[in-house]
This record gives sequence, C-alpha cells and structure tokens, in this order.
Amino acid sequence: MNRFNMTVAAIAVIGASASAQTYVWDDGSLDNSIGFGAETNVIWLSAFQISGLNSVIQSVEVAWQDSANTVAVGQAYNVHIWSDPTNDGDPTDAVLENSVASNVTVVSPVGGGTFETVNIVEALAGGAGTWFFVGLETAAAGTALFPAAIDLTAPHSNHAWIGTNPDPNNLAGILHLATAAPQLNGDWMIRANASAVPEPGTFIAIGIGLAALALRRRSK
Ligand SMILES: [Ca+2]
Ligand SMILES: [Ca+2]
Repeated sequence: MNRFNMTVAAIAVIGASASAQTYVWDDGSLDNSIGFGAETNVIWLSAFQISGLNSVIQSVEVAWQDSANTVAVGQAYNVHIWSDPTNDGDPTDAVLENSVASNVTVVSPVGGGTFETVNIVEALAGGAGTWFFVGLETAAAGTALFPAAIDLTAPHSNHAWIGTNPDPNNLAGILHLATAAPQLNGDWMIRANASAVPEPGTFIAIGIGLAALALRRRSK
C-alpha cells in the first residue's frame, strides 16, 4: 500500500463510523401554526434524546406555514440548542449551548412541509438517552402572530414546549404544550440532524494508519 492508499484507508474508517441520525417527531405535514396572538417574542422547542452515538448536532431543519399572521419569507429567527442538567426532558432548567441566527427562506401551505436547513454544529455531552432541546425564537416582527408551525396529527410525542418573552438563557417560564393547551397538542416542525462521535476503535485504526504512514516516510 503506498502513501496515498494508506491515507484513503484512514479516511474510509472515519466515514464508516459517522452514521447519521435525524431527530424528528413530526409526520412531515404541518397542520397549523401557534402563537400568543400578539407580536411578541416566542420560543418553542422540542425535547429529544440522544440515540446511540449520534450526539453531534450538525444542522436543524425547520418548516414554516404560509398563511396570514404566520411568518413571511425573510422573517428573522434564531435556532437554539440546549442541554438538560437534570436529564428529565423538562426544559425549564435548560442550559443554552449554541445559537445561530437565520431568516425564513421557504413557507408551506397546510398539508405541506418544505423544510429549510440551518447549519449549527454542537457536540452534546452525554451518551444514549441523554435529553437535549432544539428550538426556535422569533422576535416581534411584521404580522407573525402565530409563528410556530405544528403537526397536530396523532400520535403526539408530548415533547413540545412554548413560551412568550422568554430569555433563551432562562426558560423557567416555558410551557408544556400538552399541559398548557391540550387542544393544541402536537409536534413542532423542528428536526435535528446529527452524526456519531467516532468510536474508540476508529481512533485506534487511524493511529495504526498514521503510524504506518510515518514508518513508510522514514524508510524512504
Ligand atoms: Ca430538566
Ligand atoms: Ca400532520
């Protein structure tokens, strides 16, 4: 094996370990949008649990409803990722880990669900089963009275939360949708794409490859 092939082999090992995972509760078809009926700052989030080794968030996908009093293309919003220090799926004590600002690029009618992707990389601590939260925030703007697109089709995950005028660094006042408004219970059109943390075996394989590469160089 020459130097080039050795390098390719090491990269192939990395690729084989990076299995992908999409965290999703919605059924792909939005049914309505929710807000507080006022042009206010709204945060809404979904709770997910790490599956397997897929703890490195790479991007978040969002769908928006095209209707009066929802968002319009160009609407500014923030994407947030939080951890859960008590690891119970309740975000009232969530710790903000990362945020990215974006703007709405596509909206869908009821029954639709065209997602836009926002890149936000966050390596979450904790293994399989660890709770984390992915959410959106819109500030008062235009006529976005009901910004949060939702899938109302049963079954519901019961992991949707919403709050008005919350601080992403203090979600103590955020409401559990299934409890606060059971008639509106559903799943936000929010998804997260994650990749795996390389397994220890991968590092060993890479190490062997690099050692072989170094040996070959020295023998020249
Ligand atoms: Ca908690
Ligand atoms: Ca639906």
